Amino acid sequence: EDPKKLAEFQAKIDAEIKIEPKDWMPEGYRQNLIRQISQHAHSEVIGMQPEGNWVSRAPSLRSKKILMAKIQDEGGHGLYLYCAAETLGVSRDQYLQWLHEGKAKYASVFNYPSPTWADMGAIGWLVDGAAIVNQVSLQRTSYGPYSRAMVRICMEESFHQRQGYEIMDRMMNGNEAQRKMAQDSLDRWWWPSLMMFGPHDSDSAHSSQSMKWKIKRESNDDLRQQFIDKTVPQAELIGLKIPDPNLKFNEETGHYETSDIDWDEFWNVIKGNGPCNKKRLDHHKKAHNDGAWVREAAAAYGLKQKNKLQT
Ligand code: FAQ
Repeated sequence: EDPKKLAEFQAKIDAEIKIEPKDWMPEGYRQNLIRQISQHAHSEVIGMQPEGNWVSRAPSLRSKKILMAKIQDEGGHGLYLYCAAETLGVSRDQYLQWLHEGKAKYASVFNYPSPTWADMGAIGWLVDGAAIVNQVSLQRTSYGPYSRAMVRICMEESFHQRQGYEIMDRMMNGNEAQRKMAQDSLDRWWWPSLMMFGPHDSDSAHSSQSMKWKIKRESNDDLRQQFIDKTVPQAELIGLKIPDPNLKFNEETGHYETSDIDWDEFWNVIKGNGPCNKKRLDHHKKAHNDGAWVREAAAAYGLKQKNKLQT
């Protein structure tokens, strides 16, 4: 690539000028964004499944309405993000094909099961809570369409986080069985939530280039630490215990210290061997195939309208 163009591009990034779809960009920048934004979109959409498991069994009409609204929001986030990803010159069909072929990833956390109602609390509180920390940082990403999508998505995620925490709070104020259910759910979702931030910075293949191009604004470990520092006091406030015997607050640094993450588990889930990887992907493929007639009908209708305008 032309060194002059590359230097001009980096100068724009350094000056905090957003890169827009029609601007010149290095091929590596485009490819990195294609990867990250499409994976982010897939995460939002696949992320609807663990919660979808509870729509028909929500314990009250109020909780059912809230859960349905939340899941619908996640679908909407997926759509904004696919639109942002399409501005990079790849079609949505192609993105979905890469997902179905296993070439594109989605967040590892969605490959865990959600066997109890308390999991709806833990997912909102922890998974959306982790997603917000990451996405607040991505509001300042250098690619305009991605950055703007993040602004809107963050507003909705903060509602999601609070509704999850409310479920946990209610259960902790309930009977012994409910408190146990809430604690069990935290025990199962705590570590997968910490894994959402990705590998340690030293093992993160994309970080250094992504930080230089300001696609990422903060490192995996820094964001993970922010999430831990924010979440531990929330757990303590409602009487939940973080499942980590080595968790302690370091007065000098002002941060919590934790045990190390089980990275074998992380890489295993990413490689497709988590408890629900196959189930999640099979479900997505089936829903996509079942919806083929809707896409065909919409395309036929669109063509008819276009022909009408031309005559
Ligand atoms: N899961 O070099 P790095 C949500 C992969 S939305 C799976 O550090 P990078 C809303 C990574 O892709 C949550 N794969 O990568 C919701 C790469 O593989 P590749 C989704 C992971 O990109 C809530 C390899 O490992 N949020 O929750 C994960 O610089 C509730 C090396 O890693 C986003 O997607 C992982 N956790 O940093 C919905 C945020 N971590 O691509 C429903 C946007 C790493 O070379 C219910 N993404 N990998 O094959 C990001 O910020 C970044 O992509 C990171 C990873 C931070 C996830």
